[in-house]
Amino acid sequence: MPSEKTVFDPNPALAKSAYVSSMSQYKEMYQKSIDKPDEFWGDIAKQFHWETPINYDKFHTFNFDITKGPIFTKWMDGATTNICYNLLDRNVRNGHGEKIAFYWEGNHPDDYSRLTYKKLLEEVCRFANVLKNKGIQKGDRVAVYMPMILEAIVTMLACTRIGAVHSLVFAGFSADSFAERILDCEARLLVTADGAWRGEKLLQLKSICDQAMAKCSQKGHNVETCVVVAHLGRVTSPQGTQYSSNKTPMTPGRDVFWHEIVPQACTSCYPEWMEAEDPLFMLYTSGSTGKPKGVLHTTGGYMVYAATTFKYVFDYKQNDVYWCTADIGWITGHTYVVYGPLANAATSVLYEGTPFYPHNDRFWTVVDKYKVNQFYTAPTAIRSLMKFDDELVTKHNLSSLKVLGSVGEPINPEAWHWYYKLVGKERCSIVDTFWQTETGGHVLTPLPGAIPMKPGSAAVPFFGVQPVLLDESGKEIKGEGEGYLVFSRPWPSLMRTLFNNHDRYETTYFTKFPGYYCTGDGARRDADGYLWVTGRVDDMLNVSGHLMSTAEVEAILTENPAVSEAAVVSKPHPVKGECLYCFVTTTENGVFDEILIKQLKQAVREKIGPFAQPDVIQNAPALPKTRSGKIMRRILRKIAVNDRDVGDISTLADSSVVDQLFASRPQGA
Ligand code: 6R9
Repeated sequence: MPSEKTVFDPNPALAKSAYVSSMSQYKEMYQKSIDKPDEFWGDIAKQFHWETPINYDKFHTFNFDITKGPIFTKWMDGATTNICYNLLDRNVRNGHGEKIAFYWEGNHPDDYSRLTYKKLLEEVCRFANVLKNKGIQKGDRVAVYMPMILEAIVTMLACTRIGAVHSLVFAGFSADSFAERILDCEARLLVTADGAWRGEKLLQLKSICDQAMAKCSQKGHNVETCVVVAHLGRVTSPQGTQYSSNKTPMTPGRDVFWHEIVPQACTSCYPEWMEAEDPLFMLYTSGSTGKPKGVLHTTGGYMVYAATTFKYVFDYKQNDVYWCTADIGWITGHTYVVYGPLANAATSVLYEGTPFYPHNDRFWTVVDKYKVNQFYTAPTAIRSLMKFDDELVTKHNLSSLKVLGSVGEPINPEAWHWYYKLVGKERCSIVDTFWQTETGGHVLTPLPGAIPMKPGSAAVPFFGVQPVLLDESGKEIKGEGEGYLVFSRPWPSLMRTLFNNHDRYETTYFTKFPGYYCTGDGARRDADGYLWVTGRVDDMLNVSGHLMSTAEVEAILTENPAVSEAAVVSKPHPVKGECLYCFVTTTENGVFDEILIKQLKQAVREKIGPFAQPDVIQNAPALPKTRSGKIMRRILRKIAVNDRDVGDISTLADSSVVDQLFASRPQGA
């Protein structure tokens, strides 16, 4: 279990040069952001270009109380700007034209390229003109299903330049899931690539798009244009074979190759001035029930908040090289691969491949190659890399690193320590950033030069963010305690609605506790005021009236050296209300037997209490995970009660896992 006693101070050398270099400075800035939010964000907003000026008398309005009227949030309403202009033109004007915006590193180490701010602006303008030529106008949705290549970023920015709303779908989702999303947002145009290599695996992206578009047509929606980047022919395949774009199936009249229309387009395109509250992009996130939710972000607030969190949380300085490994198809890729870094004129690495190709040290090879200063990845990646020999890390020169980021799930202390010691050499700060697709940017996080770190804690709120813990009855828990993590006011990048479904927005996030935005996560506040996100509240367990989190039990199970991963769900129990049903995956050398089961039950009894003893421990050679690595507990709950009606499993990385787990349920469970 994470010990609150272990506190790691920021490296003094890092603290000295950091934007925020002490806890007291953080507290002072934080207090101002809460007491005078208009002034705090207004000063930051002034660094951007506004075509129509901001009305500082009506800087910010909102209603979080459903009992008083519709939920809304507005920042800088009425002012106009263009985010692409601010990310590119403004930086070029400020002398960053020749600065590298992106180093592109391909799946194969022989493939790499780079793009300056000036060149990126030209490419974006070209594609913006192409979009206009294809009839795309302000407010139209553009679906994007792309690998991690520069054209993906060009596409996103070209949309924002003309006011079109991009809707990226992670290029790992099935044709069915993609079709559902295209239909929901009624995308008129789609941008994709013929395919891409991820490690040794070939992704046939265009054929998945073809299937998705066919499904849309069956439902009466025709995508008018599909732009295809011929990517495979210009990269090195793992087998050394050549790919010709002639092989890519193209539907005449609808499909067109990027290289046939973009190069001749004009390199300047006047930006569409957008209102601060005009839609910027939408991004689907899975709901606990039903259809995916189209989270909608708007222009002004998102721009200001993405820029500010990027600057302070990564302590980005002008000559730094930053690398976020997240796919652009997720919110982390939007805010911290594209918008946040570019708003700060940063130089980033954009990496196409996997951590394991051609060898299990690719991440460290790339950090060394580009002398990366800030590295941002997910606990699941860290855990998968921890398994290998330390030598794979230690043989590389990682001395450029200053800040190490973590995002996506709580980071277990073992992974935190490995990251801190082996990768960061105890010199780097770890920023465990808690946030959501819905929040647009970091909401809880340490600042690398200012906030002492506790492994497993996302620490403190970012500027302008006011976290509150509530108990089941909606009463605020002050001081130490655990409860629902909610926020009592919006910060600039909170989502404004769910696309075409404001009702669902209100019921999902604002109905359970009127007056608050409800994250769906639980959190604990310790004696120092640090926040520890305990996991989704829907994963909370109540055994005989004792509240506990699945994450808490999982942490205990994975402490056993024979266990590599564990997932715990609740199962209805006639006497206790709920009981614990645990799925465990053993390590390579671990043996799943009666002895292990006994050990695990004993460990939970010991660490939490006799009431917490799991009723069932099931061997799980693999767990049902989404492609982003999140365990789908909804499915595990069905397996626990032997209910085959598991619902939609199309978002699973490997759906065969589900049958395996049903077949291997222990007798009597
Ligand atoms: C950015 C992102 C959001 C959910 C969120 C929470 C979990 C994310 C976390 C974390 C603990 C962290 N989560 N970061 N839990 N510590 N540092 O991941 O967005 O895909 O929408 O997921 O992920 O449960 O509610 P998204």
